[in-house]
Amino acid sequence: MRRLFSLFFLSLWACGGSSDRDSSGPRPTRLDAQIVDLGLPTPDGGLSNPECPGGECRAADDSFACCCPAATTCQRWLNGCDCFPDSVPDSGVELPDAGFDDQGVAVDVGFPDSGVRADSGVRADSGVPPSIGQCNDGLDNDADGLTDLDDLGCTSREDTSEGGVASGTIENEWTVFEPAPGSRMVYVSQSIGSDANDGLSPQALGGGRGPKATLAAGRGLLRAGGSDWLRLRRGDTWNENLRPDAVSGLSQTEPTIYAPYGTGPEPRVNREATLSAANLRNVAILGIDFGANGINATRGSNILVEGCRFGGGSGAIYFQGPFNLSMSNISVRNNVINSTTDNATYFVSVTNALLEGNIIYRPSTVNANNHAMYITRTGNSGFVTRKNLIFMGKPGGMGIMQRPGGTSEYNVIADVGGTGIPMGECNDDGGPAFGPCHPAVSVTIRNNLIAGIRNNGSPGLGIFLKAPYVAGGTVQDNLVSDSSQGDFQLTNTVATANNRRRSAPYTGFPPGTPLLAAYHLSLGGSGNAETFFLDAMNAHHFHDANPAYQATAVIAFAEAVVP
Ligand SMILES: [Ca+2]
Ligand SMILES: [Ca+2]
Ligand SMILES: [Ca+2]
Repeated sequence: MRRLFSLFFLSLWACGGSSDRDSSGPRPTRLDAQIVDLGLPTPDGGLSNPECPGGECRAADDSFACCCPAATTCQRWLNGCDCFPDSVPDSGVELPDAGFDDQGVAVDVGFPDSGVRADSGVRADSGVPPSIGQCNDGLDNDADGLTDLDDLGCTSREDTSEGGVASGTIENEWTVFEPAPGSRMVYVSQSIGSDANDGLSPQALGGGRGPKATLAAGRGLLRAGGSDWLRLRRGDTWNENLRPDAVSGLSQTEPTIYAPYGTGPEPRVNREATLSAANLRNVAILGIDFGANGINATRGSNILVEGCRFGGGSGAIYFQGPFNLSMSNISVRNNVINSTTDNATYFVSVTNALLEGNIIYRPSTVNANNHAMYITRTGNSGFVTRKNLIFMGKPGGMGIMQRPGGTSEYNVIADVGGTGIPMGECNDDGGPAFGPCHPAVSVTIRNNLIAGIRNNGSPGLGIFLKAPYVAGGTVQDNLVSDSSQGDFQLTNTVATANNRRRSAPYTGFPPGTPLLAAYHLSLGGSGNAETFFLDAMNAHHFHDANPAYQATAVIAFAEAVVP
């Protein structure tokens, strides 16, 4: 009976699907199944069962069954079942060419839908049931004690490898982690846990076995210098500080990890995550929804913040060290930041940082002149900003304010009132150790798309370099679209090539259709740039992301349709 019970929850997700998200966007086409107890394990043949007028759907091991609605087909799993419409015909309307191999011919790009995870709902659904792979088969394929998406070697439900990828390396845009020998898995659940439990199992098993309830109690089981993981139950909410600086990990590739387990929406932590402990190092914060709160770091090296969600507060991710104490090796990847009243992200005194794949929508709504990414001159060096999707939506402010220079590539920054990517300014010096200004910086700015620049009397800019503080580098292959005047204001100290300003019409789209609106149309959307970003946030969750909403997909489209 216990097995059936636990499978029940697994299959609720498998069959219910769309109820686990706070989402205003379109939902997937998989149809809900009704869970029924058919008195298993006695086989009853199924289809004639009066409880299931549309057809009974059984798990592949007969341990579980559910009812499928009429006109659906059962997809059997080892531990559950899904119902899919008998056929989801292609809409019949050929989508505009998405441009990945543009021949000027409108083609349906297909985006073959896995049918498994919640997709954005705006693409054509192929109606093809999903294939069973290592990350959705209910098995612990690599024998590390973690199954399917609870195994951080699974970077999506369609991922075909639970293991085999080195811990700390990138797979499918996500950082894979594997437990080290002796890693301790600690589980916390605000809903089903108790601090009297041992914290060592994900489900409440009785007899003191089960998750802890509070973050503090779970954290208390993590060992300094180890590679222990604190797993937060999906769907649960805590009103306490995560304090991820309490326990430094073993190494950058075997860090102390904070990550979700189970099914449902990302676990919610309604307090900031403070990182202020001296000598803090080797920490990964993954897949946590911080709501209106944020990361507030003043210390740390080898810190990763990946796949987290933020929004509604003053700021989201702040690494703001003392002038004389640099933080180092900070990675901020694949996070979603939905509306902040101040700078969405802010960096002071950081050596070597990677800000990659983040979606930032409407940063600094109160101060029109603040930014999505504010990287000051003060104590910062070695910054790479890459593949971020940013919607500014206001008359001022900067997309990626990268004052210390470095590399900025493959970013999409939309509806810009100030400047998309400025580099080289040094008017935020405040650290006495750094003097009135710093040496001139080197820049590499390439393959960025600045989509839509406002003209508020004096037009905004796509890319701006501040003379005389840029010593050299390259600015090439950048595109400014849908701007009446503003584009590039560069210095003669850098090499430039193929920086362009273009406006509609774009190949295959009606005159007057802005570039991001065209891309939204190509995905089957309504043709609205801002709605594209709302869809993108809905389509991007921890280990459940739609590649059509990545910056590189947008840029590939732009390169194909821009004449
Ligand atoms: Ca598996
Ligand atoms: Ca495993
Ligand atoms: Ca994998």
